Amino acid sequence: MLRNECGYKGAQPYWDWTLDTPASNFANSPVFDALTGFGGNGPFLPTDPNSFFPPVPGRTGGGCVETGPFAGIPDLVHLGPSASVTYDPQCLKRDFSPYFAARYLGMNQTQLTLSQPDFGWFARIVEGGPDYELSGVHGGGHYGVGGSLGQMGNLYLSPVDPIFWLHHANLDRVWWSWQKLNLSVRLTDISGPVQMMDYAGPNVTLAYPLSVGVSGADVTVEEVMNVKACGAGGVLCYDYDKVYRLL
Ligand SMILES: [Cu+2]
Repeated sequence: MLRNECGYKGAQPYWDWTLDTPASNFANSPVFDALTGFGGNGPFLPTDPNSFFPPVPGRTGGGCVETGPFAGIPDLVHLGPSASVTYDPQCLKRDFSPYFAARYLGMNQTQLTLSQPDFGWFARIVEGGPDYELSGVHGGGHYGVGGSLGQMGNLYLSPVDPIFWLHHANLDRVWWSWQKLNLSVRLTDISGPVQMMDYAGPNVTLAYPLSVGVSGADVTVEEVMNVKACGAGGVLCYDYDKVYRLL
């Protein structure tokens, strides 16, 4: 749609977070640059001491972003808080945790993810556990940028932060990197819970339908297993300029 309706000529960019460690480098990453990037952190705000959720370890912000293209727009975000779909104008907030990003987005965690023997284990290591300190690379990007108070740290609101799309593009690139380590086998290796974290429940299969609601037609998991497949064999039809290697 960006290409057909908006004249966009570029590719979908990804955020290679392995380049933004150690923690002392995180906030200075070019991806957060005020002029050529997505802007930076918000000013520090305390979290609600009565909140059910403990604060994200190492959080440093929480207020409206102060630099970059999304700063100074009080109604950039239209929905929320959380799952509410009532119009509720808000600024874009970020709550960087450089500690969290370095711990869960670095090359060590990425290599641990790439070294998993099958998709079931790969997906578990990407997601991690139900606690902040059992996170994987997926939560690393959400909580490293969004912390406790930023939209990126919220299950419902995270896609309103444009960095979400670069984070998820890189997660997709990690998956493609993992598939390419044993491509003939891994083009058909799928499993994992139908409902997030429901490891006792039913498993996803190649025939499982994926719904994006009103945004597009359903496809099956089989049709999106190979990102390079075009036309009848698949619907994605793209490739990455570079993949991660197993070190
Ligand atoms: Cu996510």
